[in-house]
Amino acid sequence: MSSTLEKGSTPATGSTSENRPHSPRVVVVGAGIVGCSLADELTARGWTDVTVLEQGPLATPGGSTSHAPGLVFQTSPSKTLAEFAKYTVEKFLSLDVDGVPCFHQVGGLELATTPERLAELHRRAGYAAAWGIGGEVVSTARCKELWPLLDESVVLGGLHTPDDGLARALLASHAQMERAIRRGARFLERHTVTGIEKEDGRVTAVVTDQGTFPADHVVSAAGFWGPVIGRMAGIDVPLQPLAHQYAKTEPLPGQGGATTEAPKPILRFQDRDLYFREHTEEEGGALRIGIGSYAHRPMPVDPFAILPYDEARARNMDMPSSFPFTEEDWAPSWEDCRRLLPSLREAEIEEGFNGVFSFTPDGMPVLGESRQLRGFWLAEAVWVTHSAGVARAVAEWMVDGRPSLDLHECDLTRFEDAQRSPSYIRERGSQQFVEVYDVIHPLQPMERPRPLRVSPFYARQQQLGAYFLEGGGWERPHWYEANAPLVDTLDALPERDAWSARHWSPIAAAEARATREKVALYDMTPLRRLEVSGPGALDFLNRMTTNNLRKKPGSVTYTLLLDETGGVRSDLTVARLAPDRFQVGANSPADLDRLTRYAPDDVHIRDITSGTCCVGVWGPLARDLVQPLTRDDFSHEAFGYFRAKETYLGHVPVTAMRLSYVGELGWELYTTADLGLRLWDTLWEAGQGLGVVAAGRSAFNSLRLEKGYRAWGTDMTDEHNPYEAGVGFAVRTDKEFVGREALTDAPPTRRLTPLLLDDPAAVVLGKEPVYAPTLDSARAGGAPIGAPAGYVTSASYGYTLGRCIAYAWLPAGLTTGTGVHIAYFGEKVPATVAEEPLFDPKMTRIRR
Ligand code: FAD
Ligand code: THG
Repeated sequence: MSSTLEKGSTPATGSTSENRPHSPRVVVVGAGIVGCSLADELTARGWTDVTVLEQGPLATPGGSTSHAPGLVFQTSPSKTLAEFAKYTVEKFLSLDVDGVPCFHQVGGLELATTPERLAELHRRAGYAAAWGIGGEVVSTARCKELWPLLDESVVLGGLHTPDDGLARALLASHAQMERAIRRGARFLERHTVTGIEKEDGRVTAVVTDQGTFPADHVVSAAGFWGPVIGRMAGIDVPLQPLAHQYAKTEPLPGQGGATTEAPKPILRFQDRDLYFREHTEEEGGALRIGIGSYAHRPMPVDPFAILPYDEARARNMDMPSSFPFTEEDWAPSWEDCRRLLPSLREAEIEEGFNGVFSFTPDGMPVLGESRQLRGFWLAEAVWVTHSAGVARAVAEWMVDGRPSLDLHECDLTRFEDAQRSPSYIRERGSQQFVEVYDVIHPLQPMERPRPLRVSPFYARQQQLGAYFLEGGGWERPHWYEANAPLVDTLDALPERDAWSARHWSPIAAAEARATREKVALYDMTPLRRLEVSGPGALDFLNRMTTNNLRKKPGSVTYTLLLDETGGVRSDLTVARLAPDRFQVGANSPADLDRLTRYAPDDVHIRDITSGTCCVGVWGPLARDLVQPLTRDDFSHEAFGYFRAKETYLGHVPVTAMRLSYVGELGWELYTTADLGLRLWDTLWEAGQGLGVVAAGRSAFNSLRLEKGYRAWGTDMTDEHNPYEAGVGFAVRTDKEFVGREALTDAPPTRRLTPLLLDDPAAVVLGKEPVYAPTLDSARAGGAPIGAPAGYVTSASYGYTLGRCIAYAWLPAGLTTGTGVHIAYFGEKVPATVAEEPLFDPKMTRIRR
């Protein structure tokens, strides 16, 4: 399958090369590090008809790459970014231009000057270990050894990552460009792109001041000019360019020359939003320190107002993307620099500039093919650090139809309509700049713009004292202060450490208990809903997903959307509400994208999320609450598990679906947004005698982990097949579906594995490395040793179980009862492989 597939042609089920046009014409806009790397990766895969158009001179094109100091720190909370960075390092290490290497593996050092930062470095060391990057937290003395210029009295410790280093970004661009040219690519300098031509929803050509270039695929690798190219194509490109200060000192007296020690690691001083590297001249060996700062006010730049190359030069600018240095913004940082590196007190800044690069609302790149314009791709908001990894992924996506890495965090479709306004992008992009080095809790939302999207129950949630966090623009209650009195009825909960106590409350435990013992209302409005209708709807959905949907109206089916290699793209619930009308419960916006991409003309797909709402009514008393409100029979016999019914509750028309992500009796109740408040009030009133509570995401996440229900995007992605992810029960190999031929009988080598922490007081939060015994030593009862065996996906305290639950990707052979360790802030927390489901294995609570 190639992405050039037309609407209505379902993706291939197996081998994917048959529809691929031979070496289509690709035009890449921009010869920065991303454009050059992409040309290399495309031509390496046999797509040799590649033209790269660059407005500046190829030697120094004038974008962000031309002045990037090239620090490559690989560690990130995002596994995907870490994978991108690892590949970039590996690739750059193999590149040189006339013997000059493109990468100096000098190592990386992040400093802590506060206890909070030191704890954060332990957490980051955990990410590094989880994603296979070498690194360890080291003492102040070791920091001083690595960076003798440091004033050790301000340093508490550091994270040393020996495989990090310095990329020569321009050189690496040139090396990749030359390789691509040898394989047939063209690079044309001084060609300014002025328009994108299209026909019938596909790109056809790129227009420049030097002529028009026909194209089957166009990739915008224009860096922070992305929004300008996007506008030519009629596409919003959600990035905000911001200027960022970089300065170099004069040569340091008494440093450098013959006395230069081994090159020092790249250095971060995140507590003051600063980073440092050495600049050593080839000859003479004078040593300057380069310093970058994120400490200053955000300086957003309008990409439409950036000067063309020659005009910028004519105005004495070094290049279009480098603005004059603003001394007043630098002054406070310079004090911080001199405090950390006292020898700078005798030096001055020799040169500096305010360089521009891209920031997105969530800090992640923007990649993929536009939904509105086929053949138009974005490879935008990419750091040098991630450039080769991104280029490889985009090339795979274009050539093979899919990348080999999970890219959902980078997919351009991830932004909802409400997250694409220029003001949202500017505000969030600027905030990303401010927060770039902040210690951010995984649950911590941005403060503005909020509230953006609210459910119809918002007013009631506020009255109940909801503690809101944000997701996808939605305000989501995590618990309700109104339930605080219930905490007194619980046994005392274990004390939490400061980090896991953030965005958490013991009230969640009380809400979980109320759900298991009585009944609770959950706002499920943000759950994505699609209506799929039309004569071809059944055949289409049945071919796109793994389970059998050929059931009577009124059925609900849990089913999987796979890619052609058998990877889990999503897990869905499909309710057949009428012969030709289905309601699909989905996950990411990419689900809508994938379905609409392949839907034939007689299938109509509509995202109905915003116009509707949903309450989950769950708990042993759910039937007592709902039955009196309707004339329909809600008994187990008349309204079975995984069945749907359209009915009325009081005055409110609802679609009721009998399923529960929290593993209790009950229904998801859907209605239109206008009736949402009335629905909530009706249920609330009916539940008063039953002890009904409103319950939030915190309890929800705990209950779903007790039940072992996977969260797509966290526990499983398209990097995993259904069997290793533990959702093979939803696959019917006796029917045709996308991805079927790729599924084999071979036993999985890894498995999403449930763990229970041994100490009832211990907690972990997710993304921690897991250390397991080797299989041999497990059999011999040996102790866990060596490198991590895997990493935690989701974790939550299981309030019913009285233990913290962690799901982890681990080797398949670990049997129930095997002891493992999870590293949490540098401490090794013992846990044990458990048998799932951890709660109610006989389903007695749901099926009754
Ligand atoms: P660019 O290098 O900007 O390339 C885009 C190209 O598109 C440009 O050459 C431009 O001329 C061309 N173009 C645009 N519009 C048109 C048009 N209409 N027609 C033809 N051509 C066009 N990243 C790191 O990983 N580590 C760091 O230490 C680091 N430090 C940085 C320090 C500073 C001061 C700055 C500014 C950035 C830094 N970055 C760093 C970020 C990094 O430089 C960028 O993210 C990266 O270089 C972007 O590469 P790119 O290829 O996407 O964009
Ligand atoms: N509700 C609805 N749609 C959804 C979700 C939801 N779609 C996306 C996501 N959540 C899908 N995830 C799940 C996970 C598990 C179950 C339902 C949706 C579930 N599983 C049962 C089990 O595994 O035992 C039943 C499976 C079966 O009988 O086939 O209930 O929350 N509407």
